[in-house]
Amino acid sequence: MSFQYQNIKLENKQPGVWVMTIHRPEALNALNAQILNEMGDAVRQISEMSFEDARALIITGSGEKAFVAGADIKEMMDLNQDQAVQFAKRGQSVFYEMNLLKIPVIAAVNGFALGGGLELALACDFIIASENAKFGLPEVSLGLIPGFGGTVRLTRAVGIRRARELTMSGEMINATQALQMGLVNYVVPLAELLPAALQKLELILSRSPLAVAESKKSINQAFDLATEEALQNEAQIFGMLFTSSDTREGTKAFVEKRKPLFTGE
Ligand code: CO8
Repeated sequence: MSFQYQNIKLENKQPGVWVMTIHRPEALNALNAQILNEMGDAVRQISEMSFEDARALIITGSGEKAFVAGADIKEMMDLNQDQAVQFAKRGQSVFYEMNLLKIPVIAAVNGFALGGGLELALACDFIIASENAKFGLPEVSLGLIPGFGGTVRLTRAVGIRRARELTMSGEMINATQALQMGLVNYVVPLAELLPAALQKLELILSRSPLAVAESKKSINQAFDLATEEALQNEAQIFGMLFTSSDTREGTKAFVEKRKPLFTGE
């Protein structure tokens, strides 16, 4: 099954596994207002699907050159102050909704991930990169700062000093450098990018979907809470799982030395 928007494709690659491809090759998949709206619709569509129908999402770019080369500079250049705030908020809210999805979301970065493109990848649960991937926040070279969450999420991803260096210099780094600083989890040849993401998902999807969703929630919430509150939150979620079938099934299957059969409930 697949859904065709104008500039993105949403395809069901394997049962429950969706691939969202940003497809605007003439502009290296740069994000304009229309793509952001389409992404928002696609994310809502996924979030409304049943547990069996949507278990994971991979985000990638069309072609071999770019994941997403940023927000659309040509569309942005004539914005006034209010329009610029609205555009930034629109991107932020779409990425935030994506971040809140209960399923694993992997960025499969297949080339340039610049500006809004890196911000999109950072809003995913983790990043797998192809060998030709390039990352950067070049906004300062345009007289801008990142506006789709980059100053927040890059800092959390690689630490404040690396984030300052990348954001203030606007320099591009390659996949090996991104791997070394912990921005990406793996680097693979381009042809193996999607297979690598699917392989990692196979493992994640063999686990309790409820526990996977709750662990993601606990990690996400920990960023916004003080340590003591985050620990309390973790304990509450841990406790809540003891009311679920997945926890009963997972622990029972271990004791009975068999594979668990999770239902996500
Ligand atoms: N926006 C619009 N068009 C773009 C973009 C972009 N971000 N990136 C590439 N394109 C277009 C080019 O204009 C070109 O189109 P045309 O053929 O019509 O001139 C086509 O894509 C191919 O690009 P190039 O010819 O430049 O390809 P190269 O291989 O020579 O270079 C690069 C590739 C290095 C990726 C180069 O295209 C580049 O530097 N692109 C811009 C990268 C950039 O600066 N990105 C950050 C944008 S700002 C941003 O993302 C802010 C996010 C927050 C927004 C908040 C808003 C308020």
